[in-house]
Amino acid sequence: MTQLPRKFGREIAERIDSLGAISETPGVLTRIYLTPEHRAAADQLMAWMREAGMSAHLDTIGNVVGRYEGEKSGLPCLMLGSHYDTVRNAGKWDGPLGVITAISCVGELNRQRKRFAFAIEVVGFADEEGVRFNSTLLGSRAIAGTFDERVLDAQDRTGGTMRQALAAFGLDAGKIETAAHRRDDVLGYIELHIEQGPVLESLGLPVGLVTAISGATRLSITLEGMAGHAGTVPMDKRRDALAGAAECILAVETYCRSQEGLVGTVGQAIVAPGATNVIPGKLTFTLDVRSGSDDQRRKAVEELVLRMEAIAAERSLTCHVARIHDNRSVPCGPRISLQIANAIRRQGYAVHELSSGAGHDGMAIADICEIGMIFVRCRGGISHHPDEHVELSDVEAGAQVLFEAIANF
Ligand code: HGY
Ligand code: MN
Ligand code: MN
Repeated sequence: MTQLPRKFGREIAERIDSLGAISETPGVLTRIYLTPEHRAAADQLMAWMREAGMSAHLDTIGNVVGRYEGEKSGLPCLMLGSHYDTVRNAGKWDGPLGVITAISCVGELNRQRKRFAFAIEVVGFADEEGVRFNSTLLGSRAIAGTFDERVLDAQDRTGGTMRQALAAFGLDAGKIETAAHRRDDVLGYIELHIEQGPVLESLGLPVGLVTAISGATRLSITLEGMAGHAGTVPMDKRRDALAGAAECILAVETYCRSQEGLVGTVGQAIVAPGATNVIPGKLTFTLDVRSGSDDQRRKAVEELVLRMEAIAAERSLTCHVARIHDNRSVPCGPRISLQIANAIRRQGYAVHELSSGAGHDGMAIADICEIGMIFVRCRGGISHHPDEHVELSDVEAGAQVLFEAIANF
């Protein structure tokens, strides 16, 4: 029987702070896949994993994998974890809270010299946000054996490919498949993550049980017209790619506002040539469409592409649409969810079930085992923003629930 663990919320919060300081820009948290700061964060996580009694290594796509053996070595594992990459100008809790809390739970088991009839693996997934190559879940897909090799030729903002970035990081793109885990190796997956929404705070609850993760489609749309002199081309003679994109973006907003449960976001736009006195000749922008219903999302993507193509034709612009990511909605499994619910109850909290509008690595890991997720309340539901914050008491609550779920897995 595992003893009740000591309080380890403060250890977790302090580690969140130190990992949150590892960034491409001091004072702003941006930690993009396969960068020097990504490597520094991986090294720090592996050091904490080893301190917690785990073996730790960087796998062939850049995931950090810690392993705590069971009663004998080589047993199938309960996998825990989350991602350690971030968006630009990020909060420090989105991703690392799940990795660091899992490491502290294993450290407590190690302190109690507790071993189970299963191993425990803690994974820091390398690229869940997909900021650099605009394709998400790269690390977790490699572990699930579903990595799409076409992404190796995807280019970042500098024009460098993922293949080149892996080589510069000291990894071999040809060996990514060795990161894959077999179904028999993984008994289940539990991810602890901040809610990134306002529901738990509105209910006064520190933790919640996730029922499903919404599916998402990401498109890259390129509009091409004709660059020209801002001072001499009459308005009725222009083929302005940025004005066309503006009309498309408003069409996205209008359509998604009209559909309950549907969200559409244009987060990135690159204008060319990008000078004050030049009519924009070309523009590439991203579109992220999500819904808990796959049918609603697929219908929305179809409809929005038709509307954008019509706007482009009306303005004599060419319109090229590329689908860069597509993930179905993923339900959390009944067995693991019941174990998490029991752990929440044993910790004295009401069990509130909610779905996740945000994507998570569990979407990929669900291809090899049953998944469960624990949400932790975050202040104001703010995320993907430097004001993202979790109160110490909620860090503690999440850790105790995760520990309870592991000890009774
Ligand atoms: O975009 C998402 O939902 C996640 O934060 N990557
Ligand atoms: Mn995120
Ligand atoms: Mn996240």
